[in-house]
Amino acid sequence: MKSAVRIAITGAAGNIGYAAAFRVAAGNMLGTDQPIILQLIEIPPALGALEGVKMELCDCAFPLLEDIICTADANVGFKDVDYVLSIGSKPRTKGMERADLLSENGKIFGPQGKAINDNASRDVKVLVVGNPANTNALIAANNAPDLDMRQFTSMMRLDHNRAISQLSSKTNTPVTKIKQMIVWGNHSLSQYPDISHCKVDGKDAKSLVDDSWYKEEFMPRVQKRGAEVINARGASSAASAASAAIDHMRSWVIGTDGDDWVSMGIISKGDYGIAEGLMYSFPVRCKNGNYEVVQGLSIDDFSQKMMKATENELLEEREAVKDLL
Ligand code: NAX
Repeated sequence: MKSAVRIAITGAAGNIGYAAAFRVAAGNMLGTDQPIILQLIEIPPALGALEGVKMELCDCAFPLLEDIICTADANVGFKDVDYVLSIGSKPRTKGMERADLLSENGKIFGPQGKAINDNASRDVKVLVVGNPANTNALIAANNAPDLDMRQFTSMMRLDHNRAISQLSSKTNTPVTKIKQMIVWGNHSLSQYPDISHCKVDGKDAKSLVDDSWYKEEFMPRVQKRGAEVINARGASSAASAASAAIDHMRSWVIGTDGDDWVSMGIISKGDYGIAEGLMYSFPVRCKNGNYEVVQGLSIDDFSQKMMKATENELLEEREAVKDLL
């Protein structure tokens, strides 16, 4: 049996954290031969609810789950962790401007980046889910000077999975046969779900759907799916977001399949002309715990315009939090 790895989940008493913790403990993220120690982090008012989450985790008697630590102290919660699911963040409240949201969350993700820097395993892999996820991840990465910025990523996998699901139902093809989807840029309405390189059962996706469906139905639907779920459920996406977080980490650790790729928010090194140092979603292939941006994709004028628009939004976000970087 392998030795246990330590997985921190922030916001573990919240909706997504609650949905994620059980699947992680069941082995869905790292496999059913990988023992786990969960380090669950919450703010002090939520520690009572977190204790309830711990009770339920214990009551599952998960074979892989060796220990559960519950804390409101980030230095304790990130101690020696190998993986971080950074989910907890401050929600947008009525009347709050985007800049206020960015700076309020900056106050969380700056200290969190520092606590990860000071306490986590030197090989830690961090996924930021809490919104605005890309810029929160950028802030955390910039506050962890002893770690490589590549160890910090942001979640675009829910958008990626939503795009696959929409195309699957439109073409009546199983999701397993949809390959090489891309969602570029920011986890926001400006994101660009791109099927230009996508294959549906080996055929070019674009040859199977109308351009008007692609641009007027598919793209807005993927971009606005979060709101659609809120309208239907009366609550924001939770289980699907937790599932995407698990998919993101599993791909990063275990690798992507063959020629396929996934969308991940990562620090831009200037690929495809995107400004360096932004936390931008690119198509990546993962192998042996590393990821590489897929190179050499042709970018037409429409794609260029869409990729630029979402880049511009991320540039504005970065400017709004420049004091925290
Ligand atoms: P909830 O409000 O249900 O849970 C958030 C939890 O985080 C709460 O229990 C709160 O006490 C805790 N928390 C707040 N500040 C914390 C801190 N400093 N340290 C530790 N815990 C802290 O929200 P939930 O529905 O779980 O959503 C969590 C975040 O995910 C939100 O920011 C949400 O916008 C974001 N999402 C991101 C998605 C993505 O694709 N990147 C999609 C889903 C989701 O909207």
